[in-house]
Amino acid sequence: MEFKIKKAEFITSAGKDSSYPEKTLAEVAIVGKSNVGKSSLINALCNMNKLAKTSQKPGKTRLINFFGINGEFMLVDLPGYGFAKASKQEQAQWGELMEKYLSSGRVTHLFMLLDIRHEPTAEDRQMFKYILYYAIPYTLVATKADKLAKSRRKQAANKCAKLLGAPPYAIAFSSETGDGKSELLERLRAVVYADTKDGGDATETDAPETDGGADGIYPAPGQA
Ligand SMILES: Nc1nc2c(ncn2[C@@H]2O[C@H](COP(=O)(O)OP(=O)(O)O)[C@@H](O)[C@H]2O)c(=O)[nH]1
Ligand SMILES: [Mg+2]
Repeated sequence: MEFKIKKAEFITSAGKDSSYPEKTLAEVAIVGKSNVGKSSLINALCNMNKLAKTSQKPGKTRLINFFGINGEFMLVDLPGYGFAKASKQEQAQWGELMEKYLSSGRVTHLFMLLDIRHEPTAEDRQMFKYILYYAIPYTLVATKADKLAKSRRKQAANKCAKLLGAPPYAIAFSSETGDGKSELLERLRAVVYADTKDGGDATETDAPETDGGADGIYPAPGQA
């Protein structure tokens, strides 16, 4: 039976000095470079056009956006990276924002998005290091699959993962055609269900120990 998103609502945005909403549910976050299709993916999954803002102009989302799904879990749109015009100061702010969020112990699962047509960038690699550093369970998703012929999609998606240095598997996804949507929903169902069975707030105590400074992971990828 397919997992269905019946109700999706915007909860709140958080900047680097804001507090996060109270954590009572599993939390699934979406990361990737600016313009890779994060907001489009959230909209496509939720069957809503404007839940998460999508934009032609890269680098507009500088906040963490929290969405409540079915009253069952939280979906989190993280600010993108790799925007060429970001200043040093903006990059540093992005780094602080992400580090605070990723080290919070809130994240149940992370979907990292890569453009199916391109090799992962230096920023993608840096982001992947953060994920491994904080030991956050993740799934790789290769976006814009509709840009490639159907016969090439699976292989190209897996190649993205391999080039990132991850086990060679990524979900090929298109928010335009819905390609890969049922696979993504199945993955979501599995991670949310596993977390709920754990008692929901297990991530609080399972979080890796960090000193909050985590100097080993700088420089942060460019902010978007
Ligand atoms: N062809 C195609 N275009 C996409 C897809 N997903 C996103 N886009 C386009 O890519 C641009 C950036 O998308 P957006 O979701 O705002 O990216 P974000 O910056 O990662 O949130 C927009 O012009 C989208 O219409 C996709 O699956 N296929
Ligand atoms: Mg966006």
